[in-house]
Amino acid sequence: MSQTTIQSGLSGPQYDAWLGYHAALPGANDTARKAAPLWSKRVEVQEQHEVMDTALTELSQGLGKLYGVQPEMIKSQTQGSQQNERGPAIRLGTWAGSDFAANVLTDAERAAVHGEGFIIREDESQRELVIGSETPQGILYAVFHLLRELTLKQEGAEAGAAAVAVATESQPERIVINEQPVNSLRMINQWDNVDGSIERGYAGRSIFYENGEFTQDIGRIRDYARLLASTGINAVAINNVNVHRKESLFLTERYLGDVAKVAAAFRAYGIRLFLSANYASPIEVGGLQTADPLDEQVREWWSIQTAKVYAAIPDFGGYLIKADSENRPGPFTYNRDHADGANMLAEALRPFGGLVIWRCFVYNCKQDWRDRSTDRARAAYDHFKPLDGRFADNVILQIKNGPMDFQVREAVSPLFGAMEDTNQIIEFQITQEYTGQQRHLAFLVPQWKEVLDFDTYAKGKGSEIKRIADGSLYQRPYSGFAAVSNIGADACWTGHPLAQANLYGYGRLGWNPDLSAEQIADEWVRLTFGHDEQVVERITGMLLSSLDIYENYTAPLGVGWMVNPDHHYGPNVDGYEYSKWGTYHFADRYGIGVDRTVKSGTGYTSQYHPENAARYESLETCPDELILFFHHVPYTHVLHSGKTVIQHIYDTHFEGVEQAEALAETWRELEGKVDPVIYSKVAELQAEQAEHAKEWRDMINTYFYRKSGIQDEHARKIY
Ligand code: GCV
Repeated sequence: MSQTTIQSGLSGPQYDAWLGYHAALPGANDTARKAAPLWSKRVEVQEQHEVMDTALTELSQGLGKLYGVQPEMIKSQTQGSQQNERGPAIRLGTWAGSDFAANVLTDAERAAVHGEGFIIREDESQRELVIGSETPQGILYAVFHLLRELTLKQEGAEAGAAAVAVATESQPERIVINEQPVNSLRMINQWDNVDGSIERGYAGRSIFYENGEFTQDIGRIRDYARLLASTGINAVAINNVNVHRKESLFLTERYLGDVAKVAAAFRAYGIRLFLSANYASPIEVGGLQTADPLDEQVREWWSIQTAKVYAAIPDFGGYLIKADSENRPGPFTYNRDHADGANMLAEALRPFGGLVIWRCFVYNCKQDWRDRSTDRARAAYDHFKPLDGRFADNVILQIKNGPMDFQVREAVSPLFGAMEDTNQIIEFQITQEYTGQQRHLAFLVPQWKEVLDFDTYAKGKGSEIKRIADGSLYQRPYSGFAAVSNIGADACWTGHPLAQANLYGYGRLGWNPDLSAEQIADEWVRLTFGHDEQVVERITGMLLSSLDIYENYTAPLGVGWMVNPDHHYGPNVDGYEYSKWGTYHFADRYGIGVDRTVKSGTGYTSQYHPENAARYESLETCPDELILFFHHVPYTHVLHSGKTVIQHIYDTHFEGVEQAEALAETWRELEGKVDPVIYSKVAELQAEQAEHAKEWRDMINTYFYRKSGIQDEHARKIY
């Protein structure tokens, strides 16, 4: 059996996150133990596998915390040994490695669940619980799923979120669960650097590195793997996509031993490790004169180096590449395109089953702000659409959810729906670079849901982005989700304790994009804080309203940015207005917004399929919340809401501050009802947010009042 799971020495509710099983919450008591199901006292398994061992450890630990019982673990190596003596127990195993499932499930039932999917089935007498899957990973996911459902049903709670009926003495219903992950790749990207810093990290230093070396605290990495696996994550790239000099050496003997140790920690939780690689490695590491993808020596260098990586890490996932983007090297230097670049790496990885994940965040970051014809939003589509069909079968394009850069509001990337013959995954940003940097509360799941549910019309109605991300629309072999992590060495992992909900929510959505934001919030709050109805209602309400509140007091109507350059925290309306980054709002005394229409602007709207292109092109049909993303309009333009643009700006900014203050007040009602450490931390952050929201309000309102000269209809204080 694997080692115990909590290893870093850190503990307590903020560290346990959603996996505390309520053991350490205020008010946790013995009442739940009475409800321990009959089967919870014994666990039987017939096969040996590292991930299965992890599952057993998790099961034992989780049941221990939930019911105060330490189940007896029975391991037998032979199938059939328990045929005639099936006393109360949990029996778990893969289809091939055990006969438990065969006794309870029909062939058809088993055939319907494959790969990482699983079945959990309680028998009629509620004495036996069978957990089966095609793979050990599936068993691990099943264990986490079961523990989650049991926790959600604890203490007689009204777990509206719980999808399953769980048997207790007072409420005898059979457990019947069939689950299949919708997305095959469910990935996390770390933007950690080997010096211990994290690009866009807001939760302390890296848990992976310090001072140019890998950490010795593998326990913390393992605890992280555990959190990730519990939500269904199955892949991680452990270093920043901006690969600097030292990290370029991760592929070499200098660091490969360390990388292998981290890979082992993730492997125990069914998570495959990837590395971000430097496109210019043949030059910077290999000493060659060129990194031209069509050069024979370059191709050979990558093949040899990749073989070394696989010798150290046989299940290595592959390379994540940021090329020709924000000053990173790439194939453009050699007049080659991105298909040439990606396919060269694909060739090196193919013999080992490895993947190239190639980012589409490619744009001109040295633009002249005077040039209004160049539109950064167009860039990804313009670069990649012409390459559709040219990428090797083990290349996956990673496309950011929007065409700009993880703003609180922007349009969805038109590249989704434009590449029928290319593998693609969607990239989200869990770390809150532009959404308050884990000092403001911003629950991002509603935003991700909106993107996933967006209908591209690529193959007519019903061509939602989630169906492109999951590979079903175009029947692609590789597909899924990636997202930039929001964790660091902070004691609560995420800086703001409630930002844990974003990490949790991302994993859950990757598993099943049809889960609602409400369900995910409800689950997370109950798992983290228990079932006190006031606590559940208040925190769920805070989460679900938080993104709208943040949007209210920051950049209006989809125009984005207005943040301080470089670090991106706090208001600065013209911070990026006269810079090279392609991020403009074009406000003058008459109006504001970016004209992206075909008729008079950059023509960006034409990158969408006709239904959406027409909707965005016309001022009459363009949704209010994106009006300034697509159109340049006078301040007096009347929105569908009936308000003028300028009055909308004033109103939302005054309202946003009131709402931010209300968030802080709501939280204060929970004193004594949640863990005191979490309470104080959140109370402090909500107070900061309420104060900082005023700064946003006043800067933005004042800026637009001075530009437009138009009074607020309600004569509120504008400076
Ligand atoms: C890792 C934005 C961020 C950068 C990030 C980049 C990317 O520009 O500000 O920090 O670089 O996106 O996604 O590559």
